[in-house]
Amino acid sequence: MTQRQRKYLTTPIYYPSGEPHLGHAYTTILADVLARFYRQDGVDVYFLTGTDEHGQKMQDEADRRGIAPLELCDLMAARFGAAWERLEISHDRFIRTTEAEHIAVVQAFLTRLWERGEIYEGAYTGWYCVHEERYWTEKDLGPGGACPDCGRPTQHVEEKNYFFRMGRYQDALIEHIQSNPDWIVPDMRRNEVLGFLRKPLGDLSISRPKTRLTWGITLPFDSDHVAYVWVDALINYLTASGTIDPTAPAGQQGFGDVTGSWWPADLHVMGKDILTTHAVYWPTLLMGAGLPLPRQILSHGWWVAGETKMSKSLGNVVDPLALRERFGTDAVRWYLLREMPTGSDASYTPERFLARYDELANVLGNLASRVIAMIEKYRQGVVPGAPGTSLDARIAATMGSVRESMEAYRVHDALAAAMELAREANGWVEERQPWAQAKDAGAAADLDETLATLARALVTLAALFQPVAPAKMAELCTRLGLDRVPTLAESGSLAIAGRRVTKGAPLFPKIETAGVA
Ligand code: ME8
Repeated sequence: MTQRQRKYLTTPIYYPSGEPHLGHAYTTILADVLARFYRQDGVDVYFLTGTDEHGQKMQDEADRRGIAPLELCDLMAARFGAAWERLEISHDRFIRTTEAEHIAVVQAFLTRLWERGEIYEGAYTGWYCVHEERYWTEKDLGPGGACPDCGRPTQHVEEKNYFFRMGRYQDALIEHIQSNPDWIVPDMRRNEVLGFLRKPLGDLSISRPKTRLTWGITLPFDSDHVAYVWVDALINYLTASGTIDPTAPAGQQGFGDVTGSWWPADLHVMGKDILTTHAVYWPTLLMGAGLPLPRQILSHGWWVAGETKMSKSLGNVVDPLALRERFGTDAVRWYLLREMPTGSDASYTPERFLARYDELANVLGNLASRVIAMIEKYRQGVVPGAPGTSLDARIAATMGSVRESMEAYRVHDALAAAMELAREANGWVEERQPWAQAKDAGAAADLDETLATLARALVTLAALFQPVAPAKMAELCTRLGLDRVPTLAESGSLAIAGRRVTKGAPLFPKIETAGVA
């Protein structure tokens, strides 16, 4: 028997210093749609998300609220967990960096680097941006000493630090990127990283003295320092993979052999803001520890409001849960993934949201309602059996193009192709005029053909839309007399003839459009 294909995919672990917003929801839904698509294809998926709970930012937010950092983390990790539940995120593991297991893995990882001579002690003089939790050198800074990423003021720091010899892996990393053209997707992001690597790559500060920050993981070789939050955070992907057993004796902790664990990750998904940390810090840290690199990195663009990135601190965020209250989970998922070309920026506007919602209601929802209603009316609710038609060829072609787009992570194209099939099916209804066929006693076989083809189209559409609209597609399949949503492979050959359909309320009801913000 061939082994089932396995895929390990991850989202960033978010800072739970504020509520999850549309940007966080987008990344998580994107990864979820991929996870559901793979599972539907019979792949054994391990899907990870979580929260990044240490660092100055969390400490400052806890201080501002007058609570202990862990109290803030507990509160907010639960908020993220609840949001993901409402948005039907199907993660297999929600990791928190304050978990004992993760702390032990970070310490084992740093011990490993220390013992291999990858870490040295030095003095750090430079600038720190608390918001981005990033160190910057003088030449990186923007006008007035601002953070080059977010434009906020930076703090001057002068302290003893430990450094990871990142610079020594510069050539190896460039070589890896060049010989694996698909390692960073899309291409423009890959070129950005290669551009960044044209400058000499310095070493990476991996610690902060406890005199400055205590809210972190204590270094195993110097208890007066905590790990830099980015090093701590990136290692979460390894912790959750089950590769490292920090309780085993040195030499047997799993740094040599990853078989039997989920490492290496197949895909890290994240926004372009944190591409460097994932495509430069993380792989070089792994090289330092002697571990294989993740197989692929997918870096998407930003949701913007007007010209600026949507972010909590700018106060321009859209609450995905408020949208969900109004339009339902599947509509939010559909909008986010259909609207943003994977890789580019997209702007949230209520008008676009409504236009996308209308597609669901007027094209897909409408097709489902009318086909089911006609089967009830003309064939007593039982799907007739009949040979294929011209629409069947379109169904098969769409399945192929959706698969191709999904494999290239062009999720928006995959969804556009699926919706196009629904649109064509609606057009085909007009062409075939089943209501006229029903009136013509000699056209019974033609009517069977029309209704059977349309039922097959609906089954395929349910399979194609299932990753993005899992609840509504489950509902559609129930109405088509199926006990579950078929897989993509099954959907093409599923025997739908003889199933009993049931009418129901519209899958995507018409919405009062006034006051959508
Ligand atoms: O950076 N548009 O966490 P974070 C699209 N803890 N995506 C957005 C977005 C927007 N406007 N705003 C946020 C961190 N995101 C670290 C990660 S991983 C080891 C540590 C999404 O809470 C996007 O995925 O700031 C972005 O990369 C991520 O949230 C940043 O989340």
